[in-house]
Amino acid sequence: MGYESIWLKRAALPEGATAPKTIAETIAQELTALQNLRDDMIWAYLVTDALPEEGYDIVVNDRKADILGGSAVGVLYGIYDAQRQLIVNGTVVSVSERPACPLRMLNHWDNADGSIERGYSGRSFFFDDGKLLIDDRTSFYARLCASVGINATVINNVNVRGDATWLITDRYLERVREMADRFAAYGIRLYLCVNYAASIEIGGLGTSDPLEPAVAEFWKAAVAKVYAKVPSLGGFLVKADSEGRPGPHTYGRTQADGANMLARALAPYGGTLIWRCFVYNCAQDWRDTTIDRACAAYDYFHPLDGMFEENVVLQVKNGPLDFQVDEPVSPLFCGMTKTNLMLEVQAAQEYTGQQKHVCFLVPMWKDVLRFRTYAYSEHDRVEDIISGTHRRGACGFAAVANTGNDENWTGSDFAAANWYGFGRLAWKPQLSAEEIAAEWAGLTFEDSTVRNVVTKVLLASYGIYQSYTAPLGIGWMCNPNHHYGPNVDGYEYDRWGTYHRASCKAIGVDRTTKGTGFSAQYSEPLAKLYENPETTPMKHLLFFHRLPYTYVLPNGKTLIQHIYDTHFEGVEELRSLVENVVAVQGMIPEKEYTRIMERFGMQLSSAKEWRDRINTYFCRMSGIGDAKRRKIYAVSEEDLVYPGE
Ligand code: GCV
Repeated sequence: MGYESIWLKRAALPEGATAPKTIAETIAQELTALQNLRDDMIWAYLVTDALPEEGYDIVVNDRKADILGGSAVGVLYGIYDAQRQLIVNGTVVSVSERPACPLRMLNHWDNADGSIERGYSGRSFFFDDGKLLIDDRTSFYARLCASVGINATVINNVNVRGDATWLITDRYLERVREMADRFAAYGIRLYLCVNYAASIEIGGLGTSDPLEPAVAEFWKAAVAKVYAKVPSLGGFLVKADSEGRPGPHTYGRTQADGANMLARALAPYGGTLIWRCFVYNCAQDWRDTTIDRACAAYDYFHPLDGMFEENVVLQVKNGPLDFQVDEPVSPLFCGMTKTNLMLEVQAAQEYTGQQKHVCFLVPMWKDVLRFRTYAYSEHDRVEDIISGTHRRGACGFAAVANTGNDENWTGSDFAAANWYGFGRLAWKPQLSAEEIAAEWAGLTFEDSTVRNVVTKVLLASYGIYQSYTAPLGIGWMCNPNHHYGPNVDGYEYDRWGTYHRASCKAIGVDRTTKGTGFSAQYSEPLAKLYENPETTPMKHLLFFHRLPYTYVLPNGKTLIQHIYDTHFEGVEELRSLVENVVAVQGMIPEKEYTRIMERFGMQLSSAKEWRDRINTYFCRMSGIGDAKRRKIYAVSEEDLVYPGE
């Protein structure tokens, strides 16, 4: 088919295979790929009512393996499992698998003109110049997604503008259906982002007030048309009242009013309405210390808990701000027990090195999934909530995709591990980061030494990235707009609600009840733990507290010394990680190796820039020197003090 299919490249499709039109054709192709991997075994499959729809069992008896699925999709997932086992371990064993999250979804921020918002891997392979692209890559993409259990995708940006507003009209629906059919052959449902103001922009109405009957009628008619052409559509995803996008607040209505109006239009067709909770005031005055963006989503949505239609799912970003390197888990997971929830993470590395830096995000996502909310007497982890343990309606897990039309799909070869890892976690949150990294390395590289090195690199990468960027959960400190590279005050005097408020004595925002009150949005005992710096997890210390540079951390270091140490050590650890990869040069195909090294070069120089800017800023600001006398660009040694010396 002409494209390198990254982690499935060794599961070769039959010679001359064309894009499958039905799931039966996909199964036939993938069975051949399986047979090619192991032709001395008999592979058989069966669909059975005894299993849940997407579940499967692989039953191995000597040289025969039966793949039983609750549906054709279940069988397909079973075949991919067998392929994975063969490629990674060289053998296949019996397994019994059921997906955890009902919705396992990618959100693409692709624009109709072919650009990608926060895209770091080339241009869109769904759109170009106002047109939908449907080609072999569409099916290859679907294959990669299905191979890790992803069952839903949203192909257009949540910021729906211009041509994209027309995706739900005759102008596009024929092509949308073709796209949906391509995906359906891999068990994937297509969703679309819609423009909340479509009733104005394409409907000719003067309003998008959700309580205005003409607006509801507009959507009913639009949805009827969509489903007449694309009956398999999963539903809509909406960003409203957020970062300049229109929404019900314009009319003094609530988020529930807006979501329910759309959900009612979708309900007759079994459609789901996914509504984002990323609602905050993005025109803040930095001088006003009483407003805290972190509080916004909970303030808006918590009072509406239980007021959403059954086919509404609220999509909640993992943290209360915006995909920073490390944020506490959004308190909405504590406070929305009567509403369907979806977790949203960002595989696109907007704030985590933009796919120039290696940053395997699975360890961070695991922390979010394992987080105990204390919202239920049992099964109260985020992974329980998004698996639908407590709800009848849909729940799930979404990732902002990191793909583009680059040859290797994700710009950085290692970034593909985040796409892969997201799918695996949405299927089975209990998998460890180690297992996922080893699986991906095993699928992608042949040599066992290389596999071990790559696994090691992936697992160390997040901690290293964390250590040389903004310290202890405070976030931001990046260049405005494009968000790459350090700029400590880049967002300090801006309108986005993203402040560190460093002075010569202290740093951080007090988000306890003595400050903005954010900590009180959590259930007990969390609220109490976050109230006190001594019981706040160290990685989130500066998210919750304003502390002097001389504050002594649990590791015995002062805050300022910790900043210096982590930043110096982070760069050194990165250097040694790179050396590990250099040591296996020759065992990695040359093209991949060259690409990896180019990215490491960019990462190293950026990491040094981070180290020096952060250290210098805080050294100059605090007037406290580094106890280890490493190179910091303080203006003059005489400006500095060395406490305790
Ligand atoms: C799609 C952040 C990004 C925006 C993005 C937004 C969102 O603010 O910088 O590019 O817009 O999140 O999630 O809606």
